[in-house]
Amino acid sequence: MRIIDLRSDTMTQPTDAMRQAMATAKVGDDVFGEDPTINRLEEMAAERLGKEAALYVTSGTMGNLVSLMAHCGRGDEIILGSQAHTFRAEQGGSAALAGIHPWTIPNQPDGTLALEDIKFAIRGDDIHFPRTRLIILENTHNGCNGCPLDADYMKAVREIANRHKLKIHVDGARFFNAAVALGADPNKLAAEADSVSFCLSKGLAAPVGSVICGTQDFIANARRARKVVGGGMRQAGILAAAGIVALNEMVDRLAEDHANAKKLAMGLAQIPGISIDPNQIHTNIIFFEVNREDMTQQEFVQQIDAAGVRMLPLGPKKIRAVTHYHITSEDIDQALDVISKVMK
Ligand code: TLP
Repeated sequence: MRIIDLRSDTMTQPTDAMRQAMATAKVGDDVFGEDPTINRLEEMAAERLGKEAALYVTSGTMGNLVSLMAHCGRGDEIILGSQAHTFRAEQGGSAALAGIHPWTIPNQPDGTLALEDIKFAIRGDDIHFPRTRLIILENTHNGCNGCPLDADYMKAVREIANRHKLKIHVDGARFFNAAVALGADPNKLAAEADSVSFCLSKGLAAPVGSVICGTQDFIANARRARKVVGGGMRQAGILAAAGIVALNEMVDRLAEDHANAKKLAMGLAQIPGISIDPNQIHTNIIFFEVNREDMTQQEFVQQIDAAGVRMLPLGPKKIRAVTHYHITSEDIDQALDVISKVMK
């Protein structure tokens, strides 16, 4: 039975071109700055995002943590969405490991933070308060249907940040999904952010790694932070080689994943007992609800799993499906067929 694995785009396997590049990669000791393949990947990433410099890290979680450590000191405060991955799903690492205090405000359904909420959360100069240092945005927003945040919104947040001398970090685990969905130049989309982290190992299908981009000074600090959390990786060019292929070959095709997600959402909307608004789906992530008295979301997920379709139950009613490189349009037909039968 062919397994249609829609649990996450982290399930993607490296392409043949990546395996080839990995097998022949020139490597060196990256802690000494001597891995030519990592250096090349970092140059490419910085150029793509229009930033001075970049740093290869093990994961999205490490990318966010070392970015926060580079921007903030102990006791500083960050403003971020209550649905932000950094807040929800990274073990509170910023507080646990770096002494950084989070102030969460609600995410709007489109993944943005309301500008008024941001302004309200910025602390005045008072001996009782932590110092507000950083605003964190997520693009695309995983927990908000994979919504992309556009350049106009970024400009509006930048104005607030400038007024209060704050920095902006973008958790861009799926930053290229946002750029492709918006038809935006990644350079322009990143322009208002002080730092952006993006993942190579999600929709871009590399086996390991994320990259953070920003100024030379920021990257120098992030490099120190990466070392202290054990992220100095030596001959990791063997992994970065796949990242280079990911950036060269896997970005434009994300549009296919978005089309498949839309098709899945439109099909699901036709199935009685399932709630979803396909108009809210812009990239490769969809959330829907199963509204059946006689079936929990766990049971739904188990039943479709038995028929070869995998999705993630998240929250009391919500189920998440993510399209990616290994999911074809025919797979979506098959998944819809399985779900229709389970819901009968
Ligand atoms: N998200 C994963 C896991 O949480 C399950 C997923 O399947 O969506 N930022 C965002 C927006 C993310 O979605 C993720 C991973 C991360 C950061 C962390 O990346 P990794 O897993 O590489 O540490």
